[in-house]
Amino acid sequence: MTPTHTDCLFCKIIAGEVPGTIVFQDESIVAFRDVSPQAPLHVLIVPRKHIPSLNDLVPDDDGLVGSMVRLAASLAKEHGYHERGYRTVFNTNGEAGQTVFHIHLHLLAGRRLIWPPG
Ligand code: DGP
Repeated sequence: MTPTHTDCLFCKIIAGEVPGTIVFQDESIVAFRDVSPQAPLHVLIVPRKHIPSLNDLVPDDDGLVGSMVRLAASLAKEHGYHERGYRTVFNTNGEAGQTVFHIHLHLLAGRRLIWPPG
């Protein structure tokens, strides 16, 4: 079982200690709805392994991150947004607005998303 970091919100959601609307889970990844959705579809794709930020990735995580990205594409398709378009984002550290220090891939879809982002 993946160790839970006691002070990590996403570890608690993964462990079922904090409620979350889970849309997918397998042995390495959990995906749940963002509590403050910024688009009609806003899902967070989160590894069970506690990794604070992209700066902490190691080569052994390459397959995990690949699976997270492929899951984003799969969920976008499942919700009917794969042709309209969708955005996938990892925020890293302060200036990018990372607030939860357990890596998560945002999947946003269902409205026109501006570029560059704010
Ligand atoms: P970031 O700013 O990239 O670290 O994104 C963190 C996201 O986590 C943000 O979009 C809001 C979301 N979030 C914060 N607290 C909770 C929570 O308790 N439950 C869920 N489902 N999402 C949360």
